[in-house]
Amino acid sequence: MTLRRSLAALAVVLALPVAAAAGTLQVSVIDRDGNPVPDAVVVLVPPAFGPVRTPLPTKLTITQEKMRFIPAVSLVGVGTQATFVNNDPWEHHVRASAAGVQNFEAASSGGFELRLDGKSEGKPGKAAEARFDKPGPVLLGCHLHASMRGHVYVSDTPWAALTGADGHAAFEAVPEGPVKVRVWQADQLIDLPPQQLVLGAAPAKATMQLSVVPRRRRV
Ligand SMILES: [Cu+2]
Repeated sequence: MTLRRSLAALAVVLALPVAAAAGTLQVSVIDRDGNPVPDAVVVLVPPAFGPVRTPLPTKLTITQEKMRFIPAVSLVGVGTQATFVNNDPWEHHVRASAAGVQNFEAASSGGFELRLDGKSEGKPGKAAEARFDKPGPVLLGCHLHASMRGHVYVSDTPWAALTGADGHAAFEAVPEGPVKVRVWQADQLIDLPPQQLVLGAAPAKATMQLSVVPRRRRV
């Protein structure tokens, strides 16, 4: 290819319409004291986004290890098939119910219970399957160990992300236009009002502040 032809090709690329351009949105979640909040779910509610984003996972493994659910918080799509694996040498009686005041009524209808015998030495942990069919946050607990707590957030939109240790969740290729940002966090029992933004092609940032300080996770 000659230089002239290369330049011509480049010019064509640069002349592509920018109407389809999409921006990056970084959402920071902070607590009442201004500290970053990990494991918060940020959901974008766009008026008419197509399912252009990579879908959320629909397979999930949650292990019970040293009296904890690992991972403590998961973000998955509706219909997720989950495998619970007990790696502790003692029994766990896992229960799942819709979490939060909003879903209080649904709690009686949804949810499940799983008995998982303790793991025998030298053998794989006992496993049981469950499905997450209803959108919304699900609380995991154990009938035998009151300190065990975990959450699965079942999202009906792929426009959802978990915040990392820095409290940030990033979205790529968000279509331009108005968008509502919602946040869910296990200890935020009162729904925060969504934040309304209008996105352009330029990268955008938003901060959502909880009205609580989430309790620290046991390490
Ligand atoms: Cu247990």
